[in-house]
Amino acid sequence: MRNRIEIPKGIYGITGDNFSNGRSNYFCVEEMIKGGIKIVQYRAKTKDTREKVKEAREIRELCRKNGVVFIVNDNVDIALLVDADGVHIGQEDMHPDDVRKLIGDNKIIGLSTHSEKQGMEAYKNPNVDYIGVGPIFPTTTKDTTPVGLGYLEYAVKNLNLPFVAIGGIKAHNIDSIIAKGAQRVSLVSEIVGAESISKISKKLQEKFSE
Ligand code: 3NM
Repeated sequence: MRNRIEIPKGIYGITGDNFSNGRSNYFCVEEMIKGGIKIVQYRAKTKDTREKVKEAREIRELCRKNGVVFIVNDNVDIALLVDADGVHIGQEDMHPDDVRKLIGDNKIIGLSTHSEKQGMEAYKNPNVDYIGVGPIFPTTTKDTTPVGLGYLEYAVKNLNLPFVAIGGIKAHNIDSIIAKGAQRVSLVSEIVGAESISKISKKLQEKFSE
């Protein structure tokens, strides 16, 4: 069952407090929304839980007001608490089948995958609604070895579920990702580190309506 809430095509925004030059996650999301981004993941690796709940709750309301899909990274409990549209988990987090038991049938589950094997396994699991495919290029935002364009090509050909290409993607190389057939792309440092988050979001988002 993969027709829960639709995963919008285009840029998939992610917060990244270490890269936003002191600007708050809330501000970054406001700017992304101004730039036309339709799905946002709250990712805060360095904050304590109480702070994360507060921030996630505020950003959730902002997204709701603007019709933007809101996903919480890692924390199933926070996703439930703030009534997020879904949760994004990694390979070492709780299994998607267990996450489904906790969050029920209507919420989105996203899973990071870093190999063809992980991608195929996720594709075969109806509890996974979309996957992350990456890191495509080297990145300092996450400590994972790049998979290159090979896995992206594999995903386009073999994995018939929504996927988000991620990792080391910048304004200067995103065209190569879109040309391979990616319909959803995530850039963390490039967006939250930009001087104008709304301007770069708009510029990148427009690439999907060309
Ligand atoms: N997940 P940047 S790569 C959060 O491969 C994240 O699952 C990845 O940041 C994955 O756009 C990554 O700054 C970091 O490279 C992406």
